[in-house]
Amino acid sequence: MAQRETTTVAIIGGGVSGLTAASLLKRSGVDSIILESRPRDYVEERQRAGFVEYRGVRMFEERGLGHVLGDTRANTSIEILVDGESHLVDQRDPTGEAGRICPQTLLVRNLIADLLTEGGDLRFAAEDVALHGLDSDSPSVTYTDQEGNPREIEAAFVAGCDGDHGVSRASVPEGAMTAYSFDHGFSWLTVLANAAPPRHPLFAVGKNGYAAHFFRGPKQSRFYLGCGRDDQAADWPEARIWQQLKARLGRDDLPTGEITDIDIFPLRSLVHEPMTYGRLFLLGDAAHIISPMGAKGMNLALYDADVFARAVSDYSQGDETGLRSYSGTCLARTWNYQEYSRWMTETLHGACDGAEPDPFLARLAKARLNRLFTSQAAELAYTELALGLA
Ligand code: FAS
Repeated sequence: MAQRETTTVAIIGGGVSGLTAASLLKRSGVDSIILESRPRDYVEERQRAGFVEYRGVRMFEERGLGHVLGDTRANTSIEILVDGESHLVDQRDPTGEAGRICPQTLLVRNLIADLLTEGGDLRFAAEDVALHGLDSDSPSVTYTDQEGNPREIEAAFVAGCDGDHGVSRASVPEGAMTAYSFDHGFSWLTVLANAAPPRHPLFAVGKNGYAAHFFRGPKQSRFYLGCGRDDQAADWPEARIWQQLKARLGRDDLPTGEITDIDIFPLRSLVHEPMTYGRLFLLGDAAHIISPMGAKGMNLALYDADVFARAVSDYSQGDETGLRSYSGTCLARTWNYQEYSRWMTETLHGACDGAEPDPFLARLAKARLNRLFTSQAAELAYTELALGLA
């Protein structure tokens, strides 16, 4: 017989969206239980994004959670190399505010520590998670706990924060949501290495192809290389990786180091509408996937968590408007960021010789990039989006 308990919000998934939602709810006096399928150390070690936009920084600071960003530095500018020629693009708003270079790993670790310190209910290694009665007023979640016991949680709401392959969206009946997808047509080789990070987030375009170099720790770097759609990791031995990075970043003296992780993934985008089904609310990657080109994946997850937590807090005060408009509000930002990320992808990849098969479009990409470097209005519009203020 399953042990039963109740809570206000059952949160499926202890990644950045689930943890942020639970922390914000806790600060509004709303209780929740997080069920995470993986063990704690796995979740804390998993490498993902590396930048929190200014909107996210302000959200954490305003809600008394500024400390979860750790001692991280402001992202005041990005560097774009065009055939080796360097261009710095300001990343501050007119008042000087900026986002933070904050590895997702660090943010997740700090959110877990803060939530547990605050008495939050976070359950790791939860298996067989299943959702029930989502179209009723009292949905429930069943799972098997670490000791192998069957458990059941009854809740007013279920937050699906379990990513693109989780159980939450899979629990929505066929036809209740529409998926909109886009394939950018190429892949990225992603490399994690114990190599010195760059001064600024660095993008490189040109005749040798696309590359990027980002901070992931004082002695750790994340690199990206544009590669063919059918490329396999085996096609990229270490010597070739460093040779290509040095060529594309235009640095024969590029500091190298032990490569700790290599992966190849196709650049794709995906949005599910609406982001709700009955009492189920989807947050983050469970609702949308975005090309990492604009560094918006984690930031959209933070935005959804903010909108959801405010809506549930208002609901507990008798105001349902936030819950009713949750999907519309989050989709408006999602599509805005999808457009921004597609603009970034088309512009930076399109400006690489040979990357854009249509020479007319390739020249458009170079013209767009050139406008970013020469027009203050274009730079401001770009920075507003990068900061999450548009
Ligand atoms: P998450 O995937 O972070 O968290 C979902 C959680 O749910 C996980 O902990 C998972 O274990 C758990 N879960 C899954 N199924 C479950 C179940 N049945 N029951 C209970 N728990 C379950 N974005 C960038 O901007 N820059 C990057 O460099 C970048 N790199 C990325 C690399 C990879 C490999 C991936 C997958 C994404 C990357 N992203 C990047 C995007 C990333 O930042 C996501 O947008 C962000 O992690 C989304 O957060 P969540 O929605 O919380 O999902």
